[in-house]
This record gives sequence, C-alpha cells and structure tokens, in this order.
Amino acid sequence: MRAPVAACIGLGSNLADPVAQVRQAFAALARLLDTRLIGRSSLWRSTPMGPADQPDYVNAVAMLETGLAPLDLLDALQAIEQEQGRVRDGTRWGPRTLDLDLLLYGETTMNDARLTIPHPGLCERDFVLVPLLEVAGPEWPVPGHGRLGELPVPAAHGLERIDA
Ligand code: A4P
Ligand code: MG
Repeated sequence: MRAPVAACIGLGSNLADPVAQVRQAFAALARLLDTRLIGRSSLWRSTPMGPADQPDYVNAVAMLETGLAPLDLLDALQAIEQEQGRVRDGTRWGPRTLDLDLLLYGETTMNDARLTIPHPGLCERDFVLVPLLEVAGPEWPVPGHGRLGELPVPAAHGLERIDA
C-alpha cells in the first residue's frame, strides 16, 4: 500500500450539459478506489482554447488524496471519461463531454509516454490556474516552477465563475 499523495485534477467539459458533467465527475472522483476527494474549486466558464467553432467550456479542479500510483490514477481518470461518453475522434483540442487531466501528483515529476507531470499546459492556462489556486492556495509547490502563487495567470479565456 502506498502512502497517500495529494493529486490535483483538471476537469473540462463543453458538451452535453457541461455543468452536470463536471458535477458528475466530482462524484465519480470521490468514489475512486483508495482515494478521497479533499477539495473542489468553483465551476468556471471559459472560451475555448483551440478551434473557436465549439461551445464554451466549464472548467474546475479537484484535489484528491490517493493511494493510487500515477499511471493507475490516469487509467481511472480515463475510465471516468469513457463512462461519461468521451469520444476521441483525433481532433486536437476538439469538443468533449469530459476531460480529466492529471495536473499535479504530490511533488512528482514524470515524463512517461502516457503521462507527463506536472501537466504540460498547467502554466499557460488561466482555466487551470485560477481554479487550481482556489483549491491548492498560493504556497502549493509546482515542481520545476516554484510556488503556485508565483506563476503569472494569463487572462486569455474570459473566465467567469458559475458557482462557488
Ligand atoms: N497525457 C500525458 N500527460 C497527461 C496528464 N498529465 N494528464 C496523455 C492526462 N493525460 C495525459 O489526452 C491525450 C493523452 O495525453 C492521453 O492519452 C494521456 O496518455 P486526451 O485526453 O486523450 O486528449 P486531449 O485532452 O484532447 O489532448 P490534450 O492535448 O491533452 O488536450 P488538453 O490539453 O486536455 O486540452 N478550452 C477551454 N477553455 N477549456 C478546456 O478545458 N481543453 C482542451 C483540451 C482544449 N480547449 C479547452 C480545454
Ligand atoms: Mg486531456
């Protein structure tokens, strides 16, 4: 059994009732084996990064305390995406019912063929950084980048809080 680690997950949806998708995903994360949901951000509406001819997104971040190893957690996240009707048609940054990105896993850095930690987009995306700050706070370490509160937050995707 591994010692539990705090892991942060980025949630994104822009199809099939995104608010409901994100809420359902929080509930699914809370049910994962050997894992507790210890924090959840507000829900934020954001304009799409990538192709503009797609609906706005709803984004959020969850914090877990988990005994799952990083690749086992990735498998579990992808299983939740599948359960919520995710279709991968190969379009880069195309619309999706649910995207779950593993943003941070304790202070681990990893560069596996299937998994890069911290998530490579973390520092450039306001729709990740703003909800991550809500759940993790400014002192949270981001391996290779200092503290979360030291990262500049680009104002790019018109973030609007939907609920608290
Ligand atoms: N992978 C590697 N590292 C990770 C990680 N840390 N977390 C691999 C999750 N997955 C990771 O992901 C492709 C592969 O990345 C996985 O098989 C996994 O092994 P995917 O979910 O199948 O495909 P994707 O999500 O379409 O690709 P990508 O490039 O990861 O897209 P992003 O970065 O997730 O961006 N606009 C707004 N406003 N809000 C959004 O949330 N999201 C996207 C997708 C586009 N535009 C957006 C948003
Ligand atoms: Mg993804």
